[in-house]
Amino acid sequence: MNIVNVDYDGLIPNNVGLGTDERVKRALERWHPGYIDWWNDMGPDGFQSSLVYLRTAVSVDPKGWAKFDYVKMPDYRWGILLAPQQEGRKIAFGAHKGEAAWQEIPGEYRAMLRRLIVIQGDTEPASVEQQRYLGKTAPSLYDMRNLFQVNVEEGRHLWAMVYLLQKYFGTDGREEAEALLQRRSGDPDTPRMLGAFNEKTPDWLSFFMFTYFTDRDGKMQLEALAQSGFDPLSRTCRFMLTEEAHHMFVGETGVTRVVQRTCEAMKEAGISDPYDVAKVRKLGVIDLPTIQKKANLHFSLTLDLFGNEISTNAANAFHAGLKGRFREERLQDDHQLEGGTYPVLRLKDGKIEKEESPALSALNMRLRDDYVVDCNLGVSRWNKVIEQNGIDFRIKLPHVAFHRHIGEFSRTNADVDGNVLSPAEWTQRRTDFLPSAEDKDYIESLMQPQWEAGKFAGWIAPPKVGIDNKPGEFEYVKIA
Ligand code: BYC
Repeated sequence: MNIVNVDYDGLIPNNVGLGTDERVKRALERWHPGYIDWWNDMGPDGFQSSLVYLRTAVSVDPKGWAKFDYVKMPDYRWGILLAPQQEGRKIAFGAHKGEAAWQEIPGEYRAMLRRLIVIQGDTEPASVEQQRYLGKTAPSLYDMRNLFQVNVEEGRHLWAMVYLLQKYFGTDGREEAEALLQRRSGDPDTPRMLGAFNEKTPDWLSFFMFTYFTDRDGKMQLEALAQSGFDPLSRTCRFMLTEEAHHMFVGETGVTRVVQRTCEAMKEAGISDPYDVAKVRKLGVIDLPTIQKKANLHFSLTLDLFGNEISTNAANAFHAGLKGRFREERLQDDHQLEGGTYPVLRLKDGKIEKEESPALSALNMRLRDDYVVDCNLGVSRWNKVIEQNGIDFRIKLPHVAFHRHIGEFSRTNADVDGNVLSPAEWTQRRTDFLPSAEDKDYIESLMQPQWEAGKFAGWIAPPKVGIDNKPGEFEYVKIA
């Protein structure tokens, strides 16, 4: 075995030399049955014996890391894969800038690092739990397969964090690894740690929005952790990012296909007013204003995952060299930020104003700003489809103050343009911005399974190309 190829001989595929690390191997083998129990209880409901055309990581070589084959999900080879070690890697930021990256955890940063790893780890099974019932209403076998691919890889990302806990954190790491299997998304007594991961993902438009917006938070946070001075965390996150790209592809193309189908149906029926919701719904497609409301919901819930705009936790993690900025290496500054400032939107006397804040404390805000830029790229692609169909409507991300539960704006009610509303106005206008009960019922009425190979539900266009270049009628899931 070398670092690029993966050892598949044991119970746990890996490229971290588990075969010669008896202690960690045994700890992971002890954790494994609990994981499988969790997967069977909380993973995709009703499809555990179906054969799914999945990709499995067989290498960490960017040129050819995955193979595709039919697999029953409980037999998926969840493995531990780290990107290759970079010879002589140095810490790129914070107080330890220029020092050799750590292969072991410095004692003084142990608690901080454990918290970051546990939070990251907690989101992975949470998303599988949130998506547990979606298979039953899949609009095609292609989409069903993509859902399951995302699910098994989130499971693998849990393994990635659990490996770090078991290898580097001793008894408390083992306890945290157990607790990751105990918490449940949305459970009032044992919820998942971050808000957005306790929300429901009730329908496929939500799934596409979640994989577009929330998995993109995953990308940003993993990019920031991939900068870590703790080398095993950096290497783990670098490989996770390879898989994450597909999840965001599922989200971006999923929403594109919904938008496309709506526009096509409107054109065929000669409807030019996108706000004539009743008429558009008669066509059995999702009207553009409702798609906008779903985007408002998922974008705002995801912004909460960046934490408070001003955060000592974020400052400490950066200063310690544990969590960097998005693409730290491309930034042109001292990478220590002791003296600099960064513009932060604050709520002052009921008004939203920009304020220069110490750059170190504003790191959550900065990552969130980078995230918003990234989000807008896909939104403009959705809008291109609408434009090409000659419809006068543009999807727009709401203001960052809209519908917030964490940070500066959780104390106010802002509309999608950032105007501060009174509580009464907010209550009255809420369903102008967010899906109403009626919108939800309508979407739910469309969620009828379409499981015939090569067929798609009427509210979504087929994809441009198949997975692994498979032809249109390919049977991505053999349902059993
Ligand atoms: N919900 O100083 P602050 C992914 C807490 S997604 C509940 O601003 P910090 C994925 C906070 O814990 C990426 N509580 O916090 C996507 C703190 O509490 P304590 C997941 C929240 O640390 C799709 C207090 O408020 N990875 O991978 O600067 C599918 C003070 O807050 C929330 C990570 O997040 C919230 N939203 O920022 C599958 C990376 N926000 O400790 C997977 C690791 C804040 O004082 N985590 N609080 O009791 C971090 O970097 C940071 O912990 C956070 C929060 C960005 C989450």
